[in-house]
Amino acid sequence: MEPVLVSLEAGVLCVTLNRPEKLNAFNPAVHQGLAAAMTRAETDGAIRCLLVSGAGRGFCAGQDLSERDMKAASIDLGAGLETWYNPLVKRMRALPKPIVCAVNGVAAGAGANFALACDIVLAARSASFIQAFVKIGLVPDCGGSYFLPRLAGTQRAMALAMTGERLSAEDAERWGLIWKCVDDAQLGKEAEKLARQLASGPTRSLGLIKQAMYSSAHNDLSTQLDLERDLQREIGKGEDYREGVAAFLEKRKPEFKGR
Ligand code: T3D
Repeated sequence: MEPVLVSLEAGVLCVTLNRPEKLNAFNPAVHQGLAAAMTRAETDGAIRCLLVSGAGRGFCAGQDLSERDMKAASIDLGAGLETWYNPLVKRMRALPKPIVCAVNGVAAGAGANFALACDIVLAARSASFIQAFVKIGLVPDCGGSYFLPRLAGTQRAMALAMTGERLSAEDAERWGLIWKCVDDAQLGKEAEKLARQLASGPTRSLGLIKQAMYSSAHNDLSTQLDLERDLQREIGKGEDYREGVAAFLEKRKPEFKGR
């Protein structure tokens, strides 16, 4: 069985974690599959949006705990972060295309933070998010200590990380961790609809929106205003802007080409 399923339809690259018997826990094969999908997304102009999900009843249970050699004299967990998790999160954030995540079930440990690294997160009502690290004596990784305080505030981030308590999809929406929680039966349809809408949108504009939003986490207002000016200057030279304005004036739907 392929550990990561990948298919391209209507400009959407669907990336499905596919180890359902282990709740799609990360192992080297999953990481390799994700790295290959990222390379494809970065280099193929036909791909205008990514849609990430999990096979079976879980989204992702984080690192596969059964594959660690716990008898080894010393264990370097930093190595796995350096080789796999950190480059993955950096590539996701730098990708100038939107990444939609459909959290279909439990998202634990690095699995929860992998979801939060995506640009727009939908979750099934029965899904949940667990900062499981503390339960095994670790600290949040895969960007969790960056995303959580920014999305939910320091207090909630701290309590989630220190208790490892399960957060329901409804509370995750209420807390601003995710975009929307939808009925389980609607998740696939809703996520696909959103991904297709984005894939037929002005791709370069979406990429720059992503850059602007994420830059604001570390910019002051003046720097951010300068960035907006530069991005607007750049995107105003694109074909999609002309098409957008023409469509508005002609009272028709725009046909964006992603240029
Ligand atoms: O090591 C490093 O590289 C450092 C990096 C760490 C990053 C991390 O992600 S650390 C956190 C790792 N993840 C966890 O600690 C979560 C472990 N899993 C759970 O706590 C629970 O499975 C869940 C709360 C996620 C779901 O519970 P439940 O009751 O719905 O399912 P289950 O019965 O526990 O799991 C179903 C099967 O998946 C089960 O296998 P079995 O008994 O049916 O053969 C279980 O062992 C397996 N499974 C679930 N999570 C993992 C896993 N197998 C390996 N690794 C897992 N993380």
